[in-house]
Amino acid sequence: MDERRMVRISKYLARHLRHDPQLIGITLDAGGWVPVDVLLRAAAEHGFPITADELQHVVESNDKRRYAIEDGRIRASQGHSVPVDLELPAVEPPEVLYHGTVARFVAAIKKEGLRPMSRHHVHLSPDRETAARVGARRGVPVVLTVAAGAMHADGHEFRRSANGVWLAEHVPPGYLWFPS
Ligand code: HQG
Repeated sequence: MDERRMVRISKYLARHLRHDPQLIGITLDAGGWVPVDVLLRAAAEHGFPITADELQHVVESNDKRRYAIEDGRIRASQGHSVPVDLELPAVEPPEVLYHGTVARFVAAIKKEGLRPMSRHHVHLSPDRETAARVGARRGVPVVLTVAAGAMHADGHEFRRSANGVWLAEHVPPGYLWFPS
């Protein structure tokens, strides 16, 4: 499949499986799932027909494995702004994790720590390269190091999404190292 078509489908899915399902008249269940056939019908009825093969292909080969299909249902693996409970178990994180941001947010982050902003969780990356890519969406990336092991020892919970993104509710400033 053409790369541009894949990206268009992936963005369409993000819009409707993470943020605005009501725009195409679908309802996500408590876990964020919707039956694949319901999604495909709604997309077609709203002027964006996707074939079942295209959907399968996007889910399997998406660069970040953003979507999961299980038992005939599909959901976004993370990144929602609508309320969903992904029912991810709390797990022990590695000693350090990383967060990619940009210089203009650093002063606020030093004061308040990392906040989820419009998402449900703060998103953390397992390595610097991934964090740098996340930050680079907004400008020259600034990579912060998160003392995840210490946070966990102090009782903060961590979860890991199906596509390997680490999730926390808040990262207080005391657990962050800023590059000099
Ligand atoms: C910043 C993409 C001011 C934070 C990526 C970030 C990721 C603060 C922005 C995923 C702050 C929120 C998530 C504070 C945090 N004051 N700014 N106290 N705390 N920020 O997009 O982490 O393509 O919600 O640094 O690849 O950038 O969607 O989070 O710059 O995995 O699958 O506020 O989104 O994945 O931005 O990105 P976002 P993010 P997808």
